[in-house]
Amino acid sequence: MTRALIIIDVQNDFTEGGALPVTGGADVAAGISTFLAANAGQYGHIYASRDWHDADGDNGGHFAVDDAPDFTASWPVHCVADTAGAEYHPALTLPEATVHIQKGQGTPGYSIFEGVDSGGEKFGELLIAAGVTDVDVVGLATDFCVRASGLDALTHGQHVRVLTDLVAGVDSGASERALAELAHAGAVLATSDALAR
Ligand code: VGL
Repeated sequence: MTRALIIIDVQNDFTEGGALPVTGGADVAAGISTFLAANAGQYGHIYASRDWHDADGDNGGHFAVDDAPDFTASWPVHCVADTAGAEYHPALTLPEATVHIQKGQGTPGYSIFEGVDSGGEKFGELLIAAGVTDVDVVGLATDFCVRASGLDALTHGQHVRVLTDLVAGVDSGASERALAELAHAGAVLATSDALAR
């Protein structure tokens, strides 16, 4: 069994003060850092994704350019590649060996499985090459990128746990439904203190 931690989109634009802020996002950044300081050794591999959208165009309808965003399928401009909003939140401290994944160049790119590493290798291929069988998922946002990434991980045959105290969502009702959907699809809902050693 090889377990990986997947840290989804803990970026400035998804935290308080950002372009598309998720309430509790900064706390999630700090909480993940605290968890990692004690528990990084539980993981064979650590992956962190970032939304990395194109500045030009609407990224496949993801950016509301002409109309107001509906905050479900269209969004304010956020996480444009190489901007401060696309950087990891400053409270997120990642181990040196973290593999960085970028996604959403020209597309909505909700799932980390749509992303690639710095060499252009697809995330799903990286997991297979690393022999990963189990993943723990944390980050932002519960109802969008955490949901999509967790469901894709299950589809890719991974054993999936979602650490529910280390995620935060755009909408509280939708986030509860996303966690229920993940559980129904086969994910285990756990809390970080229950896993801590
Ligand atoms: C996300 C809304 C729009 C996310 C990304 O990271 O969950 N949410 N784009």
